[in-house]
Amino acid sequence: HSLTNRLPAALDNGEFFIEYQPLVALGDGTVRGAEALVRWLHPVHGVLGPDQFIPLAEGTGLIVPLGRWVLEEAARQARLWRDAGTCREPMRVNVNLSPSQLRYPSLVADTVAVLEDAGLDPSALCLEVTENALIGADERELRPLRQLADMGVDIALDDFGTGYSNLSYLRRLPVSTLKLDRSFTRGMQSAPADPVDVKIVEGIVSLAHTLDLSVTVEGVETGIQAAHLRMLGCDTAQGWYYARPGPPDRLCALSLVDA
Ligand code: G
Ligand code: G
Ligand code: MN
Ligand code: NA
Repeated sequence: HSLTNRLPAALDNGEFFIEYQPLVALGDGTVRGAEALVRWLHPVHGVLGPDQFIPLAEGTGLIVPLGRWVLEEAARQARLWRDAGTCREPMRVNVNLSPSQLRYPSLVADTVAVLEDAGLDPSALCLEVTENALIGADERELRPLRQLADMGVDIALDDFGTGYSNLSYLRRLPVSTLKLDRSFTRGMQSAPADPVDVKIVEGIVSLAHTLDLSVTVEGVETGIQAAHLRMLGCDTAQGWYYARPGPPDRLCALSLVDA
């Protein structure tokens, strides 16, 4: 695959860049942070999304240096936002971790080093791990995540609800946030809301709060949807209704408006 072959040079040449999508507190509408979403400005094909190259990077192991670059860059950006007073504290940056990164022996040490270099508190970082990456993980495999969680890094379960998991496993995971997959919130885009979707979200929120987990909803595209989700007790939202992923300076403009 020609894209695969070009990945290492692309990393060396600085062809990757990050867009940030704000995370908004449903309670008061303030920006609380942003998710870092990597893109590749390919010299021939133009901007490529992560779905087009993350699986290739995962397959070749390049995901480890690429993922570390994303983490470094996002941490540096979070420090700039903090210094500029961009968001109300506590402000966070969310970074996606792929399964190979989870298994990489120096994940904890690398993450600690990145946070120290950026002068960032661990609580300013949220690592997103997909439900499918954790299904079946035993205690030994979970240890690095648990160490990071114990240091104060927030761990979020991404695409929650799309894996075939036993819900009782939630109690064993070192996670503090559930990111509810957007398939559950699609039925609330317009009024009246889909009553089954409402019941499902209600149930998940109740379970999450019982376990002291915070709930973030993805794919919020309309104000009606945001209102439903706020009423259902969801804590944080992300989606086109608030903002599409964009350059880091856009986040500053957004949070100045809402403050
Ligand atoms: O907005 P978007 O098309 O960028 O995101 C598509 C998918 O790519 C999402 O599921 C997201 O989790 C994943 N993704 C985005 N950035 C990264 C990254 O830096 N690392 C990994 N592993 N996945 C990412
Ligand atoms: O990590 P994750 O799969 O959650 O990444 C978020 C993905 O969802 C990205 O591809 C992002 O561009 C996309 N996205 C973000 N907000 C919305 C939205 O409101 N609607 C839809 N359809 N997609 C969204
Ligand atoms: Mn994500
Ligand atoms: Na997701």
